[in-house]
Amino acid sequence: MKTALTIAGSDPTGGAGIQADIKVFNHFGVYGLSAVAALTSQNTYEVNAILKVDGVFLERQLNTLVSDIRPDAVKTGMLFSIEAIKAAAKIIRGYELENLVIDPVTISSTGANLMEDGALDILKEELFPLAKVITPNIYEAAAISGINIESEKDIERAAMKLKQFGPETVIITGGHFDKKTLELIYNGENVNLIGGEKIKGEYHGTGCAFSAAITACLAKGMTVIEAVKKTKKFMNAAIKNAHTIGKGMRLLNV
Ligand code: PXL
Repeated sequence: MKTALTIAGSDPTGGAGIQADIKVFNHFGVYGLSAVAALTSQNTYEVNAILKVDGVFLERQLNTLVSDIRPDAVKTGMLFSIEAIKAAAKIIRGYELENLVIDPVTISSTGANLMEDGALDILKEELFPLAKVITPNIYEAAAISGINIESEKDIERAAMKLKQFGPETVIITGGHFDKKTLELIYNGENVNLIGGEKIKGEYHGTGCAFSAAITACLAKGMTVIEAVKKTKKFMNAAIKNAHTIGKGMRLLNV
């Protein structure tokens, strides 16, 4: 059986983070492995506390796991701290892990800061060069590239800037101009645009589910373009059939 590892934060709602990633891996028939990099206290409308996991302990979790089971693909989500980013990078480099997907989680859908000061630069330096794919949304892409995104052309310019930090492929998600969704994929040679229908509403964990689905597809041996097409279909259904369980954002039906 193919395996995928998520190194990310815990979300008690199960809508994002580690819990969501494992559900998505399972949906694709890929065995989910996980190492917790941070804990959050949250519900469907707020994140009110974050506890970081000690970097040495994260490295220990990863070493123990990966020395036994070598994952076919790896994703990083909310790492939160500089020490967690460094621990993840050390293991990924040390074991030469392939099919790395980085979701550069910076803020939550409810507006909370999910990264400590200075961590974004370390993420760019340590992890981006190891990545097969990075999956920022347009807000993260703007924050990381320093390019103000107001049009499709801006998304393309941001992707080109992000490519310079070393990932093999940049996928910028969640462009929504003219009531359509848009994913832009740039691999250094070609720009691919994949459009889709935009579904109204506020949904928690869409970035996590998107990057986890890409990771699962890469674990199964798909190309990035195939992975994005499969992932878009999956996301459409998960959003259309979302659960209204809490008082805040809706939770994806994964
Ligand atoms: O959606 C970003 C995200 C990622 N990881 C964790 C989160 C969130 C958003 O709340 O809680 C653990």
